[in-house]
Amino acid sequence: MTTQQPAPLAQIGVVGMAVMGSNLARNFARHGYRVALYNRTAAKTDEVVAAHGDDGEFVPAHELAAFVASLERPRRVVIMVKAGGPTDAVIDELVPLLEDGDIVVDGGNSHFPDTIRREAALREKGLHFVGAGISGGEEGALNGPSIMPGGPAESYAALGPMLEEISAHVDGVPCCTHVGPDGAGHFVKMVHNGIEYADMQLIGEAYDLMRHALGAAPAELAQVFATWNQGDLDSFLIEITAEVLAQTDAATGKALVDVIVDQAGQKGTGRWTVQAALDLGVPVTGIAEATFARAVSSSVPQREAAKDLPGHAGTWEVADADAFVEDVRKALYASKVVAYSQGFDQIAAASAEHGWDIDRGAMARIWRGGCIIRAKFLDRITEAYERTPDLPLLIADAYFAEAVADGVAAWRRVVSAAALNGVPAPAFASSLAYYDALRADRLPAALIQAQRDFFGAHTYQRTDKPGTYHTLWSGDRSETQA
Ligand code: NBP
Repeated sequence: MTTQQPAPLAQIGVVGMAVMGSNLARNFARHGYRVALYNRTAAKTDEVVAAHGDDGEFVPAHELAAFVASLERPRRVVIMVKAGGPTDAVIDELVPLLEDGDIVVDGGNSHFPDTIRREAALREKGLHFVGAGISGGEEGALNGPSIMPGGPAESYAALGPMLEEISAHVDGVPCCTHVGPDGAGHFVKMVHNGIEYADMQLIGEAYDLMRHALGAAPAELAQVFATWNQGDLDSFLIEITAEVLAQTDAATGKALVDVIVDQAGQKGTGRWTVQAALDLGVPVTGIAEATFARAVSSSVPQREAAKDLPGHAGTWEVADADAFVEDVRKALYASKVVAYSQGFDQIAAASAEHGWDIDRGAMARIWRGGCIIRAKFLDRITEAYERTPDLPLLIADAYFAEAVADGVAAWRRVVSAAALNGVPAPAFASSLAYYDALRADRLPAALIQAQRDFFGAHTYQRTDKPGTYHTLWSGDRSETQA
């Protein structure tokens, strides 16, 4: 007589078998973990096992209760479903099936206030909730994403090593670390996406300026980006820009970029970043310009109505094409440093407000691989925050200050040439304006304070003595101490 052995329990489970969840589950399986699988529509679970059963050991379930029962304790459940309502629906269904100490990971693109709310609710029930930002799209989920887990530090002890193992690695270092409590992981992922918007917009402006100024074909500019990818700008986004610009449309024989409708879409993480920055009072002008630039591109009736408005007459004459390309490269690098500097300021501000204690250098380190903004220069950012952990301004770090100083004249030439020739470069221009505003001895904010005091008695402070003052604008215009 043979006794039937119970099936071994799975070490981790994934709910949601769409592109991200299935690839993440395969990634765990390829690393030797036994992975439980569940999807609302059971056929998708079966499809994953049928197509990728060779990747490792899967424990598919058609019922959530069976899925939960197939997991070893403490249970580790990664939810990879549509953010918002679907994520809440899955959590509501899952929670009654779980027990004290089990860990629920939300790996979707959830909005961080939702993560704060969910973490508090699950903590009350004795469960750990980890909002984990996961970047890198389907390719990253399968081969190694950048993972930004938040939630209780305690749960990281049980979960972190697995996440680190399946994350991307750069120089042997995993692109995953505990970010901070409750919503910290999803906040950092959100800012990552915001920076991605800025980076893409800046690259777009560099391309557009060179096209207008040099009359260069996309394929020629592909060469420029490929060359840039060998230097300071070395990054995934520059690399794919070169590939995109070299692509020919099979149907027309034209450059593919020339047959794509020029209206950029968004899923909303850029918007969230700007909204959160406004709430925190942190100027993320690069990200905001990038988000608005997408909105401008999609403002179809307005663009149609503006078609015949007067602009620049004449052609853009560039005497030295190579020098211009080098100016654009420097302007791009300086603007990019500004955009990242602003993003890290936003992380610092949120960290202080929520008590997250986020290590900004570690964030730059886990963005070096697996994610869309992976880039060589993130090493420099990590080094800057290691040198000075409470660095108030990234562009004031010696390395970046020198890099920006080296490019500032080029930056001014490019921004002014863009304006003179009627080519929009909002992210280049606003990054330079931000840099100049920070450097300024005096800002017109003094005048704004006076105006506010004039119409609203909002008071002001003086440069020469302490206290708060108000001028009796509608009276004898004498000054009173408030
Ligand atoms: P989707 O965002 O397209 O979501 C589809 C999944 O959600 C399916 O498994 C679907 O089940 C499930 N689902 C929905 Br919709 N409503 C549900 C409900 N009420 N109850 C249970 N399950 C429900 O999948 P994705 O593109 O793989 O992305 C997953 C998460 O990862 C998202 O939060 C996304 O923002 C994030 N993310 C995506 C990427 C990317 O490149 N795609 C990158 C980084 C992060 P069904 O099969 O039964 O309909």
